[in-house]
Amino acid sequence: MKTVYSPRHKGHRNQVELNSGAIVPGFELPERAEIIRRRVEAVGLGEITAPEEWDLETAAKVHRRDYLDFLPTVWQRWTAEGRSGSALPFTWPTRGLRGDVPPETIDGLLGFYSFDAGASFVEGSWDAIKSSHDVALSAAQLVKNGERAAFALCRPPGHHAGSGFAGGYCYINNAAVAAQWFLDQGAARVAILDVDYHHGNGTQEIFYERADVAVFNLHADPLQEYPFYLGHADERGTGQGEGFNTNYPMRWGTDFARWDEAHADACAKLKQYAPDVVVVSLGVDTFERDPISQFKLVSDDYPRIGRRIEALQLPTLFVMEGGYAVEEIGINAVGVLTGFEG
Ligand code: SP5
Ligand code: ZN
Repeated sequence: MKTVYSPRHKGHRNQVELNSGAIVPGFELPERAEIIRRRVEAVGLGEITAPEEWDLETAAKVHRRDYLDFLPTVWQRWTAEGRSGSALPFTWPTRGLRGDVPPETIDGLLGFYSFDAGASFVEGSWDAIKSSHDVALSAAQLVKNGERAAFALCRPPGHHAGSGFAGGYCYINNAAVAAQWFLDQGAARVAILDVDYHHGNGTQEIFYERADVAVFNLHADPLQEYPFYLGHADERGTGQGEGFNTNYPMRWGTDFARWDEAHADACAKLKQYAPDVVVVSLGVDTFERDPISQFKLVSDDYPRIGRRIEALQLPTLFVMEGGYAVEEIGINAVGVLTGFEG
């Protein structure tokens, strides 16, 4: 299968995050995408192409316009206040506070448009975010034009980004934008299968009231794990969307046998939905040696994930999400893709 990749992701680096009481270098490193790209080349997965430039009109159907307008201005606003380093929020509008009045200053705005301190900005961040969005849409176009599958080597990732918030290393929800684009191109139904270790809270929020995108999410139990406040099994969608959101929360220590049971169930339900296309939010932070995760998958398990997805016999877009065991991220992510190819 073909891969779409842009070197512009590299400008998003030296980010920091707040972790266990300390400001630390971010886990979401540029090396991640480079190691995956090199693995794609090493196994001869297929051609690697550059993305086209896309406007943000499709993104504006899944994100609020004010949020999309804010993202490109962050670094300029930050430096205008004499700051350097990484732009990071420190105050958020939680329950009982006003979430409907955007503040005027950068510190207020960063918190207003995020849910954690996991989506910092440096000078090259917006260009990288935009390139990641373009990578997703260009790979979606390959599938629309008849490829059985394509790989969007997105960085930064997207599944924690909601209609009006960044967080968890995510800014634009690349998988959601791609799903929306397939609908705009004539698809009747799109399924999103999210296999990242963390719950795709942004993706769920975006599509929660919609029946044209069914979301299946396998992840660590929010009772134990980040992002904590969404992803329980009783969240099934609402209104028109009732029954079109399915969560599979799993406890710390989950191994492949248990994980694959959930995956089999998700794939069976997904098949019943009879979508025109599947968008896979591909995270490999389920790996046993992932530095921020608590599942027990091993490298040999990833091709099996790909096999099961292939068995759906549907056009498939893989969108890269998380995975922080940098050394093995190429083997594991591309393992899913080679498993799919058979
Ligand atoms: C796309 C994606 O996978 N985003 C993940 C964001 C996770 N952010 C929270 C990280 C918390 C890490 N704390 C674990 C302590 C390990 N020493
Ligand atoms: Zn993750």
